[in-house]
Amino acid sequence: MRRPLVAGNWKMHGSRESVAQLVQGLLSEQVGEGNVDCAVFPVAIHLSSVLAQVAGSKLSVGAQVCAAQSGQGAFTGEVAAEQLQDLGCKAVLVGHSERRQLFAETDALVAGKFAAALRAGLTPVLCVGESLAEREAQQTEAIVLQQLRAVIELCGAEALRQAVVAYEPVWAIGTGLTATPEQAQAVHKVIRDEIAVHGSEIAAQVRIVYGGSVKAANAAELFAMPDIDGGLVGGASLDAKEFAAICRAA
Ligand code: G2H
Repeated sequence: MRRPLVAGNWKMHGSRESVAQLVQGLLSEQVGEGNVDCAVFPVAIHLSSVLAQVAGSKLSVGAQVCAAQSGQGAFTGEVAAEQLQDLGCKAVLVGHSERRQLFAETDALVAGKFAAALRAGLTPVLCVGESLAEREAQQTEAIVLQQLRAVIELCGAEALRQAVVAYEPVWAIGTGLTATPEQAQAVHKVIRDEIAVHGSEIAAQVRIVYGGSVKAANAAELFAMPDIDGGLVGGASLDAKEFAAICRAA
């Protein structure tokens, strides 16, 4: 049995005060205390304060980005996976569609960041997903597999044992549109079947979470699908009670 994961991607939101209030709310709601792994992904400048605030709780903390370069060096503005690990982070998002679309992150760069996260002992949360135009052109499977294969080619399928895959259809992100449980399940199965080509045991183990306008009202029906192991939640993760309800649905 795979243990569900619900992760809150806070994107570029929050002030010191609002982040502290949000974390306090999550702790009051005992987020992470049940049979589900819960994690939050604040902006980099808030990682230290959030890590300090959640110390001793079951809530874990990850970063939204890391560099593809390991260790230290002359890479102005970048944060290395090792530095995130040193701070206390457990995971890092790689390949979120906003990074791919707005910051020109290619499949090759995403694979490089995935590898850097693994080298640092972080859990990479690999985001894959198709745009609306790609879905309408029946390219969903091809796009998602291309994004997944770029990582498998660089790191090997065994690496997925240390990772999480997040299927996030771009047309469902922040739009209020959610993939139906059946639409999401179909793509999750494509992803798991592709991993199974490299090893059925790896495929059975790897958690594949769904992202794209997940909220308390739709979480349970999504998480009930056999290949959906939780969610990557954006907007709805900024409200402690809403996020706690999503975690309870997993
Ligand atoms: C997808 C998701 C979180 P939202 O980006 O990664 O955001 O839940 O706001 O669609």
